[in-house]
Parts: sequence; C-alpha cells; structure tokens
Amino acid sequence: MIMKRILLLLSIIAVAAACSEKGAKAPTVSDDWTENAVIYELNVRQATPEGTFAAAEAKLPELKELGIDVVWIMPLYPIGVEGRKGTLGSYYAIKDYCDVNPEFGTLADFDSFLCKAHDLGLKVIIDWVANHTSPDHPWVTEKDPSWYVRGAEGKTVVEYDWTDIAKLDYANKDMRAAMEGCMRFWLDRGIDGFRCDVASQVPQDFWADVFTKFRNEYPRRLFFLAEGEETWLNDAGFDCTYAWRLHHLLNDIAQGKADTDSLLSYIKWNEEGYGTSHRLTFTSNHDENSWNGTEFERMGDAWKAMAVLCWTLPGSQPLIYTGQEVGYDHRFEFFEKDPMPDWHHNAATDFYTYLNALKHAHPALESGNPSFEIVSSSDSSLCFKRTAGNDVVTVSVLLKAPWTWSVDTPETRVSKVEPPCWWTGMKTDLQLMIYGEDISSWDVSVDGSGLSVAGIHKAESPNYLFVDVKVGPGAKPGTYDLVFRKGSDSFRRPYEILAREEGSAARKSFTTSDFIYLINPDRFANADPGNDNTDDTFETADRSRPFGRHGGDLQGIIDHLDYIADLGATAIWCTPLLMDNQHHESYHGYACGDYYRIDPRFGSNAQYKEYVAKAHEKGLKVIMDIVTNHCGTGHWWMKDLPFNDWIHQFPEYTNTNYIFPSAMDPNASDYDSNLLVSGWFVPSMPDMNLDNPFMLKYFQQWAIWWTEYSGQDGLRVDTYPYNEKVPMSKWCEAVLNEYPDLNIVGECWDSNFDQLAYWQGGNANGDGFDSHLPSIMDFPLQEAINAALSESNPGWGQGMYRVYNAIAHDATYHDLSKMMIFLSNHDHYRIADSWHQDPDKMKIAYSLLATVRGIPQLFYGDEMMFATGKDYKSDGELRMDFPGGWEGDATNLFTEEGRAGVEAELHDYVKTLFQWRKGKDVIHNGRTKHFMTRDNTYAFFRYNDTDKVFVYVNNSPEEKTIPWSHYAEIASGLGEGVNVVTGEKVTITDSTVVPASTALVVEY
Ligand SMILES: [Ca+2]
Ligand SMILES: [Ca+2]
Repeated sequence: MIMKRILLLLSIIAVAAACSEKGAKAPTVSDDWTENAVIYELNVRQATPEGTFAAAEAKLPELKELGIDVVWIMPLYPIGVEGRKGTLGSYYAIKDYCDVNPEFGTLADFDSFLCKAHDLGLKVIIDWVANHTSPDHPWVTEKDPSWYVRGAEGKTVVEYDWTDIAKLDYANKDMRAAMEGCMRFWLDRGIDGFRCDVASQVPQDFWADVFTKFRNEYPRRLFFLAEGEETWLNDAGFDCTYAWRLHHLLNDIAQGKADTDSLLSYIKWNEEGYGTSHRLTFTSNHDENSWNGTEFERMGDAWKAMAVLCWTLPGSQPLIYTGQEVGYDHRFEFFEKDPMPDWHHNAATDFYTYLNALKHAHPALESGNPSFEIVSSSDSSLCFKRTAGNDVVTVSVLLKAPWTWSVDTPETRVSKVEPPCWWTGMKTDLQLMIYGEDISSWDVSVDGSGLSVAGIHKAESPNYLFVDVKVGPGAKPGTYDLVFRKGSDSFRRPYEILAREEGSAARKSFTTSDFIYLINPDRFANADPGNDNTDDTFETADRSRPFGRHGGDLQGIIDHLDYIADLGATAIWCTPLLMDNQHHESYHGYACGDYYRIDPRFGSNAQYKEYVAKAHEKGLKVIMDIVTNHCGTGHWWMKDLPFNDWIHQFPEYTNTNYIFPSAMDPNASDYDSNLLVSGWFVPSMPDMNLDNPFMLKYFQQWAIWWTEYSGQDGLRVDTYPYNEKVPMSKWCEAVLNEYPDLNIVGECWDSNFDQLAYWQGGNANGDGFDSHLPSIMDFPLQEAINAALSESNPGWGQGMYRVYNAIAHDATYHDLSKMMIFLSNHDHYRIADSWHQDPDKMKIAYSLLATVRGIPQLFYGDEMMFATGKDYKSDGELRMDFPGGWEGDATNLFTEEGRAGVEAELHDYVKTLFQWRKGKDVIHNGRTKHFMTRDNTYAFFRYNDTDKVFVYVNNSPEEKTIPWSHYAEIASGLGEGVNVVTGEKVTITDSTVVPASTALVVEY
C-alpha cells in the first residue's frame, strides 16, 4: 500500500513539474532563501564532457528545473604543480586564490556562469580553502615564513595524507588580512557565499571576524557553509554545518548495522546541539563518492529512503552531488578527467525533482524549523510529523528492505487534478477531474481573483469530483489555490494558470506541403539506457523480444532530428508516447495508463515539450498520436472508475465486431452498430464510453492541453470509427474551436472509397452526419499501390490499373488536400517484404508517394530496405530497431558513412524526391490529369497555371515506349524538361523508352 502511494505521488509530481515552468512557484512563508534551499555540488571537471564553466553554464536551466537553489562550485582556482596528485591534481591544492583554473576557462567565463545562474534565480557559493595552499603558492617564498606553519628545518607542513598542501598559520595577522582580501575578490564579483573546506581546522575568531565584516558590508544575504560538525562553527557565523554523523548513521542503517533507536538518538542529539541551525544532509558528496563509493554502493536499495530522510529531518539542508541527479553509479576519478555522460532526465531526476518541490512547497520542512513529532515507530520503521502553522508533513520510512517510504501532505489528499494546469485566454471551458479518497464529501472553491467555481458534479465513485472552473477575462497567470472545506477542516491544493503563448490559437498544421515521417519511439533510438526501466512502470526492457520494450526514447528522436530533416521530412508522427503501463507489449503505447504523462521510459512531459521545440528548430512539425477509443487495463482509473459507464462494460468480455458499414448503413441493426462502437478492441483495452459527457469533456480538454502545453502541430486519432460517432464529432469540433487551423487525421481503416469518404468532415453524407474530422488516411490508395507492385503478372483490373482506379475515385472525397497518403505504416507489412526486397519496386512507390495528391507519410526505415524477411506479418517484428540507434549496433544507418549499397541507393532516392517536393507548389496544390493504364504502366500530370510535372510508371518487366501524343491535350508544347531524380535534361517523344520497373518523374 505504501509503495502504491509512492507511485501515485511520483506520477502527480511528474505532471505537476511539467506545468511548473511558468507562473509563480508555490508560496513559502519564509523570506530567507536559505530556509528551503537545496544545494548542488558542482564538480566542473566531471559534470560535462568539456569540463568547463561554459559547458556547465549550459546545464544551469536543467539544475533550475531540478529544483536546485544554490550551486556550490568546488574549488575553481589554479592548482599547484609541486606535489600534485595525479595528472590534473586536487582542486584543494590552490596556487592562486584570485584566479580560475585554466582547465575550466577564464574569469570572464566564470562571470558569465555567475550571471546566468543569477538570471535563473540560482545562488552561487564557491569552495573556500582557508586552511592551506599548494606548496608552490607564491606566499610560501614571497611572504614572511611565519605565514605558514613550519616544521623541522623551516619546512611547511602537511596534514593527513594531503601531501600536496602547505598549512597556513593563523597566528600571522598579515596572512589573515591577505586571506580576507582574497575572499572579498570573489564577493565583489557577486557570489552569494562560501563553502569552507575543513572549516574547523581554521580558528573560530578568523571566521567570526570576516563573516561579521562581510555581512555588514555586503547588503545581500550571504550564506556560509562549513565542512565540519563542531557546534562552535555556528558561533563563528556559519549558517550550516555538515551532518556527518547522520550521514554515517544512514550508511549504517542501509547496511543493517543501525536501527530506529539510533536514528531517534541522533535527532535528539541534533536538536540539543544545533537548535535551528542548518545541517547539510546528503547521501553522497565528492569525498564519499570518490573514496567510499556511490550511494548505490554504500546504501544499495535504501538510497531513496535515506534521501527522503535527508530532505525531511529537522535541520536538513539537502545536497545533491554531480551525477546524483541522474542516478550515475560511478566513482569519479579525483585527480583526472572522468566526465559523466551527457545528462538526460530520468527516473532519478524525477525523484529528486519531487523531493525538491516538496521542500519548496512546505514551510514545515524549512531548514530552521525544529518541529518533530513521532507518530509511530518500531525497530525498523519510523513515522514522524513536521508542522509549521497549518502546514503538516507526515513522513513514513521503512528502515529495512524493501525500504518503502511515503510523504503525506495536505495536497496528497487530492492525488490527481486533471488537466494539471490551464491557461488564460482559452475558449474551452475548464472542467477539472479531481481524484482523492472520499473527495466528494468536500466542498471546493478557488482562492484568487479571476477564477471561480461554476459547478460541482459528483460521480458514482465517492473519490471523484468534476468541478467547472470559470477562468474569467480578468484572470492573471499564476498559482491559485483550490480550497477544500468540510466542516471546520480545510486544505489547499495549488493550481497553475499559465499565460497562453501568443498566436497559439492560430497555429498552422500539417498540409500537402509536408512529408510526414512515422516513428515507433521504442524502436528508433535509445539515447538513454538509464530510462529503459523505471520504478513506477511494470514492463522492463528486453531487446531480444519482438513484442518487448527495446528502450528507444525521446532523446533518441531528438538526437536524430537532423537525419529526419535531411531526408526531406517536414513533420513527425510518433506512435503514442503517453504512459502505457501494461505488463506485456507496452512498447506500442496504444493502451494508455495515464493520459497526462509521457511514459517515463520515453522521457518526461518536459522532454516532450523540448522535442517539439527542437523539431521546430529543424523545420519539423510534430503530430501527436492519440487514442480516444480505449485506454489500457493498466490505466490508474481502472481500479476505481468515476462512473460505471465511464467505459463500456458487459457481463462477459465482448469484442467489437469491426464492421464499419454499420456506422453509416441505413439498414443496420442497433445490435450491430452498437457493438461496433461499444465492443472492446482487444481484452487489454477497455472501450471508453464517449456518450458519458464527463468522459467526452475529459478527452476534449486533454487533446487541447497537450497541444497548448507542448506547442505541437497536429493530431492523429487511432481507431477512429470505433468511437461513438456523434460525440466524437463533437470532440473534433471542440478541438477545432480552440485551434481552427489544426489538422487532425483519423485512422479510418476502410478500403471502400465511399465508406472512407463518410468519415471526412464536410462530406455530403446521406444521413446528414458530419464528423468534423479534417483529414483521413487513404487506405484504398495504399492497398492499390501495394497490390499493384506485388503482382508480377497482372490481369485485367490489376497492376497499375488499381492505382489509376483509386485516383479515379477522387470525386468521392470532400477534401482531397487533406488525404494522408502512405505506402505502409506500423500496422502493415514492411514495403520491402511486400515487394520481395526489390529496390526497383520501392523506387516506383517512392515516386508515386512524392507526386500524387495528398499529404505523404513514410514509415521509418521504409526509406531503406527494412525487412523482416518473412512472409507473415508480426507487428513486433516489423516495428524493428533502427540500426545505429543502440550503442554497440554493428551498423549505423543514420549516418552517410554507415549506409552502403542498396541502403544508400534507396535512401538517396527518397531524399532527392522529397527534398525536391518541398518547394513544389504544383505537387502540393496542383491538379491531376491521368491517363488510362496500358500494359501495367500509368501516366499522369500534376499541373497548375505555371508548372507541370509528368510521371510515368512502367511497372512491367519489359521496357515501354511512352505514347506521348496521347497526352497532347496537356503535353503539347512541352519541350525540354528535367528528370527530377537524375537532374538530367529530357525531351519526351513518342519514341522515349522507359526501362522495365522504372518510374520517370519530369518537371517542366
Ligand atoms: Ca532508453
Ligand atoms: Ca469504442
């Protein structure tokens, strides 16, 4: 039960975090930023491959998003050469206090880093090593010998095994003054304080003296952190001391060597000795990591539970060391370059983001708040309460395997509010779905001007409320509070209203000028093996299984946007990226487990937004694949549905009949037409009931939320005709009401021209039905091309006649410009399999795809010879891994060097055609004139007032002569043209020969 609560919590926070980029942060009572600050220890050398201030500066926005408040930069000064350890030396052997280590850059680079950090609202403290210098510091020879502690023969002395240092002597007043001057050098540059190395080795009066002066002279809040645990350090003016004793105790607890009693005695000892002073709490730092092992080595599975204590015990000022934010399990070399791989947001990031947000949101968890009350305890468990005014945080930690933990706060009485945020200036009325134990017995209001509750609807389950919220014209972006009241009890839940992007409603979408590249994200590229498995999802990665998860992710797509753009694509459709938490076959994403969360194995909501932004930078639009017809049995609401009719339920499992005609058949029985839309697609996918108005409203807002949140450009709707058609048409209307130019393509998998046409919005249907769906997928044409290129010896009505016949039905459709055309997709045979890996057939198909009317779409890998080599269709196998997307792949087809032979030949053919197509209005918007097929050939023109393109397909095994004079009505006067593929000049006549199995594309 505890674990479940954790999982739930994490998912709430993930979504909450997704919305937190704009608008005000949750309120805190303290004005002192140090009270709820989380510190990040930045190891500049190892934090990035470059190991420079400039590279670290580029990572600052990610630290901000993680919830960091203070960046502590490890010593940034030139390192001594004499006695140096290793190649690069220890940062703590300093040769010049007033300069930067050239390894990291220049003073100007540091200033730029500091400026960027301050712009982001981050504080910066630097490591100060007052106890000693390197033995070759100029002071050793240039200053009076009494500046240093001297041993036999006047030699400087070392401490411990620090053979690369010389200990300073604080009896010398001149040295003290020089040290103070060096500290001012950095304070004058604008830093916010110091982390003082081995602070207790330096006299108390030195610290007290300089800190008093600094605090008087510098008006900003300065923060001084002592590496040391002696209580006199607080008297000396330090804000925070190291909680070493707690750290060692947490290691012992994790290793089964200590119990709850020892933790409670520590808490008592800490309270008596430190009162309201801050205590640096950590599961790792640079010394622990390099010399004693990572938190995973020392704490094993207990690392999270121990971190929870570091964030919630009295006095705690939590620390994250470089690499911990992504769970990097590696001991950094201390004297050598040993950089961590490029950072990617993963489950460990989610965990720390959650803890940081918790710390920021709760006055009860402020570092100076000593409140601590035991709720319950045993030998191996502790539940305690922290309070500050009305704020109460209850923490439970199991101090033995499986090390479960939970944190209860007032907001966790509400475990979900969906949509998780909203915007000002939206046309769509907002209805919140609120989920929490017995939440229906509470009254709800909104605190904040401009927002009000317009209606409260109870569901059948007591754990839901549907609340209509009016976002008035005067509403300002910011954090509002939903206030829940029952009798004298009340609690608040923050809700964010963001500012709408300018021009959002008027966004353009995908059109005939686009070329769409379809990707199965699990199978494209795995940039982050660290997210292949996560704590809060069931199925784990297994690349050997065709129907298993292979680890592909959003970062993998982001990393290959250049490849996609280079191919000539201008839009990407990914099969669903939302969480699919089924135990098996979750890789395809069509069994949604959470409509407001990107699957953590693909990335995060924030990363989806980043993907959209980066795709836009490359000229690529983004189409989201969404499923309104069904969710997955693994969806969180399946254990507690708001209404019985939220999904279609039957006494026993009932499948859909897959009979589309029943949706438009005037003679259809209710039995058949009901079964089409209410039967389940498969047993693992509960069928949603769009006749339930709350369900419909939920899906309308959800599609709008993702569009507004991410900036995406269009939608693709799965299994469209299986939705109840009238509510589904209202769904389309609602989305288009918010975004009038948005394109939405529905998957209406129907080979009948007239039945397919029924589903397109504006079609003159006999029954008056209008779907309002702008775009449909051209299945009849797809089937025609596939069959034509598969038939070696076609009879009458076969071969290229099929393609001619499909195009001849164009009058059937309401809007040809919105037809999505394709050769294959994730549900069909690989084209290479269909056409026996014959490159000539594939080139014919590419030529058709690039030149016939509509919006072309290509399935990833079909630009090359991706084939299963089998003659049956297995979804898991045809959705194959893109070679080069996984570390260690033998070939890398993403790169020009990696492609050879037929792969290069096909890829370049596609690229040539679609790069050409990009600028061709005659293809995007021109008309078509085609000629009746003869002998398995097909000829057509695309034309407008100024341009013509002629396409001739010879799909037969013999060469053919073009009957050019037959085309005189459009071809007369056409002299020299250009072969689009070869770039050669060509003049077609009645004697022009086209080789067997070849397409000719000529522009005039
Ligand atoms: Ca991955
Ligand atoms: Ca249905």
